[in-house]
Amino acid sequence: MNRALLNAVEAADSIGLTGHIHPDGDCVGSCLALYRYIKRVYPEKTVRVHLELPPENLRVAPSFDEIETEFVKPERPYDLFVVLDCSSAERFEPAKELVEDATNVFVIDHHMTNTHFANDGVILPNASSTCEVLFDLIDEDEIDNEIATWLYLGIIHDTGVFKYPACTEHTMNIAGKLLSKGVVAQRIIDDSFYRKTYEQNRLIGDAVTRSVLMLDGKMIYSVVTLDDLAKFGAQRKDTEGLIDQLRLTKGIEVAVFARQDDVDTYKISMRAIDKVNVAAICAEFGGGGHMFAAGCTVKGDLADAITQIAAMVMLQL
Ligand SMILES: [Mn+2]
Repeated sequence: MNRALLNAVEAADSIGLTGHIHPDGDCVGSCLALYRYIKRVYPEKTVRVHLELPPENLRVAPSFDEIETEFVKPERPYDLFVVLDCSSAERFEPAKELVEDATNVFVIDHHMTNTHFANDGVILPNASSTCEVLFDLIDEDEIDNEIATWLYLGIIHDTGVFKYPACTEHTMNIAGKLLSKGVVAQRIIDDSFYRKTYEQNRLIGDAVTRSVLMLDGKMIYSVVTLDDLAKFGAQRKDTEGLIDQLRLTKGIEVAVFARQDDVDTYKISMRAIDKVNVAAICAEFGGGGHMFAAGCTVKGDLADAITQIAAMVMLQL
């Protein structure tokens, strides 16, 4: 076991924790797992976790309520600040002053693009998640049900529930050990990952029903307008997951989803199976992303934009 983190914690009386802006499952999971671990193993120390308010679906254990969403400077700067799941200083902007004031900064991360902004830390670019990295830095015997629950949350979110290539035998071994701590896998996976509201399900169902196949069945496309959102009493964020449903359509190479954000503004999401580089296509519209998952914003005529996208997809097929 690498004791670097625990040595840093043991040398400090006060410890601050933070993760990246717009916290996701791995960010919240790793921050709260370490928060709870320090409280449990080192009850004499002061520990606080500063994060922007995470989405409600990530509320899988009680410590969620102990997140401090205000980034108020403490009376005395922290002896140690641990920054989790953050590749660069811009990514923890709200906590920047608190981190800079701290005597020691320790980073725990798995992003290939980490800029090594801290004076100490463990960065493993091949790890599935920050929660996986963290698991190997703490004493397994001290992991209780809540710590295990937070670590499990981070792993399932960053592996798309154990399916991305970064999910290795080591990841699964850790997940197995967490189950032995009494993690209720189905509840966490359903509640934080797959659960949809009634409005969301109806909106997604409607958009899937209206979807059209293009390019000989190689491309699928659908759109949700402001009127559609109003019709189902849904919000913009309720379209989340829609692109993944379209992507699962048998026979397609590319899925395209457009969400109207304003009268003449559309947010376009694209997914590819394995032939088409959708990041390159989105870059033509000033967007970006990864080879098989990308997005951009278009202004003006949506039909025009979709025609152009289809033409660019055809060139790559
Ligand atoms: Mn992560």
